[in-house]
Amino acid sequence: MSIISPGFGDRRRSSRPDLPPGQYLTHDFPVLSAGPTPRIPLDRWRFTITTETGGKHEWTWDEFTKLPSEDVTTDIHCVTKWSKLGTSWHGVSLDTILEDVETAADFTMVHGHGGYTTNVPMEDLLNGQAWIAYKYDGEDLTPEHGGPARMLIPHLYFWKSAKWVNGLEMLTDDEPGFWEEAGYHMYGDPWREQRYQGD
Ligand SMILES: Nc1nc2c(c(=O)[nH]1)N[C@H]1C(S)=C(S)[C@@H](COP(=O)(O)O)O[C@H]1N2
Ligand SMILES: [Mo]
Repeated sequence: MSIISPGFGDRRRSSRPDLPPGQYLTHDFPVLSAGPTPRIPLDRWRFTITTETGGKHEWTWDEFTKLPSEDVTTDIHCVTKWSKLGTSWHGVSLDTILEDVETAADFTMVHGHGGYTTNVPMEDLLNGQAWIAYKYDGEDLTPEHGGPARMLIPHLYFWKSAKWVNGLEMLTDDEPGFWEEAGYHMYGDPWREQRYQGD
């Protein structure tokens, strides 16, 4: 009998096909915030899109939550190596949000309350890949996890999913956001293990 179980010794090779390389499973929901948790009153909440030509689109909370919304069940992967499978969210698809926005930009900067930024290519926001989520597990999204509303872009590392999201800026050229400026990968695909610049 072998005392070495299959796969042991190569921690980068996961034994599960649904777990990206180098990730481990967690069942709780860790909180990762670079600063304090803001409490944003709903009557002051705004979500603003600015296009590369200076066009502006803005939603209040009432307007935003009247948009068609959907349930999303998805796996999430944090660059600090935890993954959580089958998380359930409710929110508005970026396809819906961008429907009437005229833009030719290939890049975007996502903004969160407090100054957090993260860059995401436009094509990664479209075709059912990204949402602004305001419910988690059937309940209002808690402030710790980004409530009232956060970005949800589950096919990229979770730092791309800005909490307390309040804006989306269209950009002609790719620019680094908060973590990207600090050396994290400009794109951040967990399946290609793009954690840091140069990966
Ligand atoms: N505004 C803001 N959004 C953020 C962060 C942050 O510090 N501020 N941290 C990011 C990181 S690194 C991760 S892993 C996830 C964590 O989300 P959670 O706290 O809900 O698990 O939020 C991302 N979005
Ligand atoms: Mo993270």
